[in-house]
Amino acid sequence: MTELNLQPRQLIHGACPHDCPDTCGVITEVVDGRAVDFYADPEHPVTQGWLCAKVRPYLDHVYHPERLRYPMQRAGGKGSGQWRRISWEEALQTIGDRWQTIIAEYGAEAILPYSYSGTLGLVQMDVSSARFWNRLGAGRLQRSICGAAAEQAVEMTLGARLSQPYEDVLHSRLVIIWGHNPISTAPHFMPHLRNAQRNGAKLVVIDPRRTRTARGADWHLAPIPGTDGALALGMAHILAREGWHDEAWLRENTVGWPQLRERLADYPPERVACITGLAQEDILELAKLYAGTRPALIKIADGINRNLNGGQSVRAVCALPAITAQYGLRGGGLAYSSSGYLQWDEGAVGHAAECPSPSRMVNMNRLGAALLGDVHGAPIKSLFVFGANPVASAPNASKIVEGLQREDLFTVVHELFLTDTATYADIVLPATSQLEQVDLHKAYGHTLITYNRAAIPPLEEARSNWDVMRALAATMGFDEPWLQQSADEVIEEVLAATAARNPALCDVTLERLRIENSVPLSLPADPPFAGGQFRTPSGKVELYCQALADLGVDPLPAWRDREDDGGVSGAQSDARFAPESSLCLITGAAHQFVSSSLANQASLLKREGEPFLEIHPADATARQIEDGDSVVVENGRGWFEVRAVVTDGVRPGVAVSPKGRWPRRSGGRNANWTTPDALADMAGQSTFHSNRVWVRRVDERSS
Ligand SMILES: Nc1nc2c(c(=O)[nH]1)N[C@H]1C(S)=C(S)[C@@H](COP(=O)(O)OP(=O)(O)OC[C@H]3O[C@@H](n4cnc5c(=O)[nH]c(N)nc54)[C@H](O)[C@@H]3O)O[C@H]1N2
Ligand SMILES: Nc1nc2c(c(=O)[nH]1)N[C@H]1C(S)=C(S)[C@@H](COP(=O)(O)OP(=O)(O)OC[C@H]3O[C@@H](n4cnc5c(=O)[nH]c(N)nc54)[C@H](O)[C@@H]3O)O[C@H]1N2
Ligand code: SF4
Ligand SMILES: [Mo]
Repeated sequence: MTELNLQPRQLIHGACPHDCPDTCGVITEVVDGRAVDFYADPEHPVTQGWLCAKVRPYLDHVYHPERLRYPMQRAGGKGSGQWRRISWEEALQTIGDRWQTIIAEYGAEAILPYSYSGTLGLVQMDVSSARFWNRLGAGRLQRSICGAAAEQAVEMTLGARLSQPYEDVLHSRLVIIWGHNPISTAPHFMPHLRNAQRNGAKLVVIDPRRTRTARGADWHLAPIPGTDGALALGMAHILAREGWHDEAWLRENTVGWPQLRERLADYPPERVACITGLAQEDILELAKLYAGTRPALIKIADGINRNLNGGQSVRAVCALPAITAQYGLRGGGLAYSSSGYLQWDEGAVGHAAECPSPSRMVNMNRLGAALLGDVHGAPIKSLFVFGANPVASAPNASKIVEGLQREDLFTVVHELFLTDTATYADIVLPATSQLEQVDLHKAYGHTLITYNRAAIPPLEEARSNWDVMRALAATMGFDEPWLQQSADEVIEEVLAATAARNPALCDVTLERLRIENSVPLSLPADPPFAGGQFRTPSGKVELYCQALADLGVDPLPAWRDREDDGGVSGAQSDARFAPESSLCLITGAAHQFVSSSLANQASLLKREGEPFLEIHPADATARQIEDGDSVVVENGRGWFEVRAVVTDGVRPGVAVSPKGRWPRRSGGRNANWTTPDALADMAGQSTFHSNRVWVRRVDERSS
């Protein structure tokens, strides 16, 4: 018997909230308040009708049996896993009372909100991490875990983060993808890249690992991690030596070429070959190819910036298109991020001018140390985590866990799932998924603004970030109207304030977004930096950058040998940690997860397989490790256990284990038990890839 379906079927448009440059347009099919199908918006110009494999099964995420459904309070020791259900009223009252006590004794700076990229929306990320916390006068978080050094390097050199549309790669004759793995991390760039390759463009990938992206390249170069700055300066040395640079363009459009040129004397190919572990002939060949093939596009993301010398490495790479006069050329120049076309009006986002003066800043990469007392000012007495999973995703996790176990720390975690971070909370609050909340999304890979409607009602008692901020504001007795706006009112306010000073947004209104779902910014059709328009103080490419000098940073691109010590400096006598037997561990993106988000989803876990460590056959043999062995990866900071994959897809001396694993699904730890919480050369950047480790078989007794 066929059933006649008379239920109204609704199609609700939205945006993928994940930390991914593509920010896809999505459609949810809803019947009777339940989402029954989820797919790509066929009309979204970037999404083009398909979603990545991670997000296709999104309804499994939304209706995951382990979704948190109501607030809970700890009913045993910290991390004991014992909880009792409480009401939202009780949760809010408990938080409010505890905070009042903390504020009376230590001031509001003792309360630290920690949030990052669980969602990238204007309302649920930007506004929710600013307004209420500014009003409270809470400690501020330096948001430097991802790309802070690269952002500063690009902004200081070029004035803004501007990037061409993905499809412009069709004009490139050569594409150098440098420390970036777009097959996994920017999938909608790939069809355009493949079209360019079919048109004859050459593809070079520079990555210590033979990534999925590298496998499709004409040429894969695998330098030693953290040596990209030297490689770029070595290329520049050759360009200048051979006269392959454009002196006239440099004179007209840059500051500091004479000084940089002088410095390039320090980077002859012989020396650069030693530093990078690449053959001299390869470095010469790369420089020749780059000089001789126009337009050439260098595409970077944040891989090379998560190193101790990451900021300067990005500065050095940014110099190459200037030396060859390729900024402003369609199909040439640098592709990093499109974020600079639209920055939300800070005043409207945070209302800081109507709040107490800004309180102290805590670098998110130093969370563990900060919880253990390494902070200026008051100790951290309360931590409020939302849209982030620091135990899984922040560096030096064992310190974070130690900090979270402090009896006198009051921790609240607002989450969709009981993550490893939530496990240590005093109070856990249930969060809505993207299908249950309203938001507005800009992107860092393109220039479309996409509106996200709530497709279904919140699951049980889940609340959105912004709804929690509004409730916390009421609990704390704050009655400013901008702490009580609806999500749509927030969007309208921020759009209007931003449009008043950014003409690219002049035609974008909430009304229009509601009709068209996504709207492009009004931008000139020219490539970024066309006509030599750079938004630096000098109006030119700042090869020499006074603003950096003022910050105490080397004003010229440089390569400095800054190595991690594996956290063993105090333990030199320990024979396990001999420097000559260490490996450099890099922990980039997993193909099937977004950081630790989605890494609890059965179908994706199955595709990604067990946690693994790629290790070169020579390094494996030296340690009597065979493919499939369980191995311990350790250093002075901690250890984790994984399965060895012996492969020549990593260079000798380098090991790879992708980020994102949930510790409690992987034997209690993940790669971040070893990663350093040292800061890079710029902007307080994380240094995940400057990570010295030692690897041994599990069954081998440590001496
Ligand atoms: N599938 C998936 N997509 C994601 C994410 C994810 O976790 N999974 N994360 C999202 C986020 S938060 C971000 S910031 C972006 C990141 O996007 P990407 O930067 O593209 O991703 P990563 O894998 O972090 O780093 C890129 C590459 O840098 C390489 N690398 C590491 N150290 C060095 C080095 O010293 N030199 C060179 N040349 N290469 C190096 C790594 O091997 C890696 O292949 O992706 C986003 N998209
Ligand atoms: N070893 C290593 N570690 C890394 C990196 C690396 O390269 N190597 N890369 C780093 C990078 S680039 C980044 S950006 C960081 C990312 O680190 P995080 O920002 O901490 O990202 P996730 O680990 O994905 O955790 C996001 C959490 O937010 C939750 N969430 C999602 N939506 C919402 C919401 O609307 N409300 C609330 N309250 N919660 C929500 C999700 O369930 C998830 O648990 O990881 C870093 N970690
Ligand atoms: S993670 Fe990226 S590619 Fe996948 S659906 Fe979201 S925005 Fe699109
Ligand atoms: Mo990131």
